[in-house]
Amino acid sequence: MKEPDRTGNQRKPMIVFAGRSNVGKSSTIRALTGKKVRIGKKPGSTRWELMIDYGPITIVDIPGFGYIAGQSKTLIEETKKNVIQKLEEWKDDIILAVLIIDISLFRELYERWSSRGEIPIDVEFYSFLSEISQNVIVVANKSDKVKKRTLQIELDFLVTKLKEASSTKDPIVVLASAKKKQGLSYLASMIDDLLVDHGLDRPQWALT
Ligand SMILES: Nc1nc2c(ncn2[C@@H]2O[C@H](COP(=O)(O)OP(=O)(O)OP(=O)(O)O)[C@@H](O)[C@H]2O)c(=O)[nH]1
Ligand SMILES: [Mg+2]
Repeated sequence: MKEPDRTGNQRKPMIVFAGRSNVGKSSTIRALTGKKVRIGKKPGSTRWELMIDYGPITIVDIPGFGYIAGQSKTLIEETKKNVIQKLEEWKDDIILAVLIIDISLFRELYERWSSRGEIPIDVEFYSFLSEISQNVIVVANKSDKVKKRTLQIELDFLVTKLKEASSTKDPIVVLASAKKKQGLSYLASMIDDLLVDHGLDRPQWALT
């Protein structure tokens, strides 16, 4: 049993949704839960973490990190630091970390960062999440923006790079489009299996 929090409530296990700005974290949560979480065309729509009480679990929508239009470098760094600090604080309650990646941009960003000698932020975050959480699922979102014939190549590229980043476990990657509501029932069923393994009930997902 978990320690009660300051209000005396037992804390529910958390599922956190993390990822760069604008990749579709809030859209995925909205599609799964039907909750009207804020989504936006511009990066930086989610400014603070949002806790959603959802049956047996708490779902956490986390602000995106990385480039945010109109924000200073200092503020962008602050947001990233803040996200990392919060995730470390919640570590013991996190049952699953869902890392959302924009599959239509991943390779381009990966190559740009690598050519500068930097670790691509998606990959850096995958390693970090793998350290703080036993379970990590990567959602390759915005698959509707990738041409059908190149989708497998992009997906293989992502899996290879994730494997290099954290070689202890094979990465679990779900191809999805939050916009078209594709791939999300598979994500929901993986979450259900995990919850059942932990002796928890299945939540009622909003998917039809
Ligand atoms: N084409 C396409 N667009 C998507 C998809 N998922 C989300 N979007 C769009 O991407 C934009 C950002 O979506 P959000 O859900 O707000 O993204 P977020 O990751 O929560 O962004 P921040 O809170 O700013 O970090 C919105 O315009 C969405 O409609 C998808 O699967 N395909
Ligand atoms: Mg958001």
